[in-house]
Amino acid sequence: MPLRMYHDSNCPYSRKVLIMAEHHGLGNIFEFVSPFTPEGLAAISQDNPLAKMPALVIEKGFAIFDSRVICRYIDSLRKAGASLYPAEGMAQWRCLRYEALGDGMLDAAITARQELFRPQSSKLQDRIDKQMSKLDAGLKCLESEVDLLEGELTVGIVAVSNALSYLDFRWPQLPWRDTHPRLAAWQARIEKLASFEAHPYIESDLLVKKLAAAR
Ligand SMILES: N[C@@H](CCC(=O)N[C@@H](CS)C(=O)NCC(=O)O)C(=O)O
Repeated sequence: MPLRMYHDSNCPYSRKVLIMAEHHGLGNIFEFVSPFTPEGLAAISQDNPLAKMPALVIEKGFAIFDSRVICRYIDSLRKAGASLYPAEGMAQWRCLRYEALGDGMLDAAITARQELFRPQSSKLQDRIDKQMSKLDAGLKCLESEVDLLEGELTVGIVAVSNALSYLDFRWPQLPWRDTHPRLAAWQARIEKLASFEAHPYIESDLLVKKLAAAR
């Protein structure tokens, strides 16, 4: 029986989950429901009090949410292959640190973009600048630590690469590759892995329709 996952193709946190599932050969366990339709929104609000995607219904009437929790769950379902969570030592803390950094960069990129699209009268340039400086600092940190990203695939690496791909999707005007060449070379290798390529960012038709109707 497929597991219901609230998801749409533009959601970066959902993409993290899908890459992990694909990596573990579990890409076909989901039935997707988009929260960008009225029915989808009503359903996700029942299953996740925060009404955020991704959320995954793992038992009748019981959903787990937040990509970090769902990624852990998916990792626990794997039938073969190594866990993407190193069990001990610095490898464990590096993995979790990079997951937090990748996700945090997504938070900043999303917040800044939402602010950017506000009407001119209520747009807060300070808020955009603050989020962009977090992104900048995150990129700088990754550029200087790129050697630590080498080695076995972990959820931290999924999160970092996913955040960089999100910048290409939603912030194409940001020339981060020019200023972070080692990170760019690393990303060029990671984003070619089959599990990453299987889940490209795609604009959500349902979101576009929803936004057009709200105008
Ligand atoms: N920390 C959460 C973030 C989830 C999140 O913010 N999802 C966005 C879509 S990409 C959402 O559902 N936003 C709707 C809302 O905030 O009401 C995670 O990692 O899953």
